[in-house]
Amino acid sequence: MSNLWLRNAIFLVLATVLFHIAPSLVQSQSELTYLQYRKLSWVADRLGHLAQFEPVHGESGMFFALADRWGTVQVIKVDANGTQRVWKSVQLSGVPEEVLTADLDGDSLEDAFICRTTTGKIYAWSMDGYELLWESLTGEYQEITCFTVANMDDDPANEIVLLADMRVVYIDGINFNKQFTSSFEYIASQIRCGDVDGDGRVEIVLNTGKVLDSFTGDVEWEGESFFGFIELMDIDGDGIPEVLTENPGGGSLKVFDVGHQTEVRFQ
Ligand SMILES: [Ca+2]
Ligand SMILES: [Ca+2]
Ligand SMILES: [Ca+2]
Ligand SMILES: [Ca+2]
Repeated sequence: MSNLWLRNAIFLVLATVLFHIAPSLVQSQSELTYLQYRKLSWVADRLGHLAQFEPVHGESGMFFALADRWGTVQVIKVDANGTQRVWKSVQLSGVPEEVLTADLDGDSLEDAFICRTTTGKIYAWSMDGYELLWESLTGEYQEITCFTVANMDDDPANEIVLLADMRVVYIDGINFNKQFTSSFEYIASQIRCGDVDGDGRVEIVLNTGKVLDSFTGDVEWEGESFFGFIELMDIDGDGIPEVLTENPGGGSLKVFDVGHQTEVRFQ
């Protein structure tokens, strides 16, 4: 009899404790640890077909846009409870070649993910609800070899910057109007934008080594060819981004200062 009473008492105490701490347990169990978050970010950063974005309504976990080789883009949610697919696009034209997350309206918050495919199509979806915001017209471009998002002009919206059929094209991030097409043709498999010479105007940097003026689309500097991958970052602290370039899979890093037209040496 006393044993049963003791068991009931212990059960009551445990139930009371669990009732009070359970909500915080549930909450913490759905959050990723910092290490899980870092590992997922690392994978997404290295793959052109996977783009990571934060939950737009403060939900737990992380979201990933995955551009698969069966012609769709899917959104995957990962939190401490596991992984689940939360959305899948309709069948796209062509096979996705790259997916990016972007702040299209220019308010400094990412709001969309965009994808380019093997048939020269580009699609943009909202991060909030996965609504199709825009798709390029079928046949408008034959081939898009690379793209990025940057503010290329005076309006606050960012532009989608394409190398489409060898010409640089800007698409407005709010109304999706084509705002610019370069007169000259270029070849590149990576494109980045930034004021790399510090003159207050954005340049277009192609991994084939050309730096273009964003107003005219003409070559502004062409010194030395870059390696396969390029990224822009101010690593010497002068407020002007350098071009960091390396080959995929190995080799050394080169850092170019476009303003001084020279390779940077840290000595
Ligand atoms: Ca935004
Ligand atoms: Ca703009
Ligand atoms: Ca500039
Ligand atoms: Ca710098």
